Amino acid sequence: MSKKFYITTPIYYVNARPHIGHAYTTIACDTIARRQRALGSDTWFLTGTDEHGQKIQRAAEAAGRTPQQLTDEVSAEFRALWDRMGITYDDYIRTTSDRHQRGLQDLWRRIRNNGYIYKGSYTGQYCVFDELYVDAAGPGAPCPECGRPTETVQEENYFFKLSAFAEPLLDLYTSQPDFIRPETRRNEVTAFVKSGLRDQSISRSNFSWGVPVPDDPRHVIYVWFDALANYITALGYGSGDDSKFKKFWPADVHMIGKEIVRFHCVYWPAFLMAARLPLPKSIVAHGWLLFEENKMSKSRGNIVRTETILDVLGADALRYFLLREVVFGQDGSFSFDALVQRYNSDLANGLGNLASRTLAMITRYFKGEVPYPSHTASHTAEEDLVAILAKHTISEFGELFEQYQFSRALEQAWALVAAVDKYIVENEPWALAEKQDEGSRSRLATVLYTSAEALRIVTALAHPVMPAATAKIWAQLGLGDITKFDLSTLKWGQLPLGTKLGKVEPVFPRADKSAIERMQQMEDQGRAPVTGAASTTPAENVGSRTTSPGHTEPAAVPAGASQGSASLNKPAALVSTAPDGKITIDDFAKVELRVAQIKIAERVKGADKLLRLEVDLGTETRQILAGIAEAYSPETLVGRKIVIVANLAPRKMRGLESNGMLLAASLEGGKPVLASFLEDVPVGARLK
Ligand code: ME8
Repeated sequence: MSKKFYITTPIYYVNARPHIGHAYTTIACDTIARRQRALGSDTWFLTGTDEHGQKIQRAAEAAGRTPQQLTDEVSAEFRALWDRMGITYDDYIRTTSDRHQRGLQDLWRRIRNNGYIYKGSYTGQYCVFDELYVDAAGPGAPCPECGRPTETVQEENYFFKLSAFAEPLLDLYTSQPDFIRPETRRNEVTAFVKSGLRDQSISRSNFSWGVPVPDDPRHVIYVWFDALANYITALGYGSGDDSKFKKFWPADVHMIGKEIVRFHCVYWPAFLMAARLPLPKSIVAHGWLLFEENKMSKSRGNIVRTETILDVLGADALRYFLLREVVFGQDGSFSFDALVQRYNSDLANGLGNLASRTLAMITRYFKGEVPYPSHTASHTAEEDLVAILAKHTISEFGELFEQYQFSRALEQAWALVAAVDKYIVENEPWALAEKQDEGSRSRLATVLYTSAEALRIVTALAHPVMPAATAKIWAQLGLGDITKFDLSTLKWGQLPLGTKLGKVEPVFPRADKSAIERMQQMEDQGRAPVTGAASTTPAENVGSRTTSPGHTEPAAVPAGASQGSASLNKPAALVSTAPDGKITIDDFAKVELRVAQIKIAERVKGADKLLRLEVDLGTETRQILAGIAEAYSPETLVGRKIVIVANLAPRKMRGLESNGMLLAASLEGGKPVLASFLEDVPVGARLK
């Protein structure tokens, strides 16, 4: 019996239209699902949309629609995008569907009947943007996750006895080290659970857009309880027909972005333990896609729409780029330049060129039939080396893929492409073809067979990553439908001799500079203020309207120092402006400015302007990168108190993570001057 394999994406909120951050997770899952199917696993791939909660209700109000209208519209948009991209999801779950609501209520009852739900009252802070209870903060305090102001909630709620699960969760993380991947995330979650778990409110009563609590419809179920349940309700859990649930649960992989690790690695297994249901086998968290060094997100207004790339370069180019360029698990930058460069070097010049030159030569010199290689005189050690490398690539690629190391797996496969290219250049088949003697003819057959066989192997391996292009190359190789190929049997030497090639056509036409301009233009047009369903919620309406699309980032001194104005720079990405250019006090409150003391300062290798600082915030030490090296030598900074923006999302520069931004006056044509105090101020003090 074939192995079963169940993989899920997060279900995406419908308050924002899809962008390439969502596509990234979905592409990674689709690639894994395709590979599993090709290896013969009985695979189930689930995606869908998260449609309840206060955030969606507010987004609908802001867009002048009912929540149902908004969710229908945006959910359909996500689905249409996945269809256009050829994402092979087996099911698409919506949390507003009847099947989900039935299953969810069943899960609630089950946990309640097991004694883990009780009624209490919650008074505290709530972040609508993250749909997160923030227990430890006072009124008006910013959300520790996103920095937006939290709202005070005073409600009678149902509580989940999360506190009962600290020990079982810690046991789980120890006994199943692969439960949370990568390891850094496991360590974070373990530390969080060790710091103590409080019971969790799992219902809301001051708005109605949600699934009613069983037997108490004045309450709706907390949106994260609701959302997480999708992974089982989609399989028919709690419905009349739970055959899929029996077959596919537990999930093999829940793939998520790193910001929702806690919900998946703490709450979800605790809910399942309370329901006495099996736990998923692993939660795999990837990093963020950054654009201009910030997390790509609608609230920052720095998203890149997938459609733009599909229109200009196609889905395969995007899939390859994301999986090859971003080290899975870490943050990775997206830029059109890098996309086009990768496309040209690896696809147009790499695989595409190998395919077209090999197939064109077979067409020309052997009438389009795969030639017979010689095992005698014309066979040299060079062919053996290509074969050995190919065998090694097959096994390495598989192992790296199993560990979600897509970029390294692809790097291996492209090392084979490069080796074969070199082999072709060194053996000059075009020169052999000019000679009429039998030895040259036989050598020519060997060289082209070897090249075609290596091409077949790379094509088979790359198929889950680039389904459309590899299907074409496969057909051009005369091998028919690639989806019928059993990847588990892949080995060197299977290319049937005498195979008649299909019609040979270029698969990856070279992209010129205009491709970048076109994509940028399309994005600039697309990023104009959005109307309708994608309008921002009040909580989200920050920084999404920019005069210069794609340049919403603060002009303060993160990396590049002086940007022009002589004012103390404000992080523009965090504030919304009224028509007269003013911001409200609430907007200002979103920016967490704090006093920090520099503990370590040093230059960053290869970056003239950049210093790496470690600063003490009283409660923690942070690493910040600042473009002030031309104005301050590192030794003069140690011990100095400065002002930092403490709630800026981390960003990477020169491979280092910068966790915050320091404030400086940046003078036209001059050097930045650090903000500082005349009086002594304690480290950690907030500036308001
Ligand atoms: O969190 N880089 O939904 P969401 C990488 N509904 N991945 C990104 C990304 C970026 N810049 N932006 C988004 C939710 N993603 C909840 C989930 S699951 C039971 C409920 C991807 O619409 C990434 O997978 O905010 C991230 O975790 C997810 O989209 C968040 O989508």
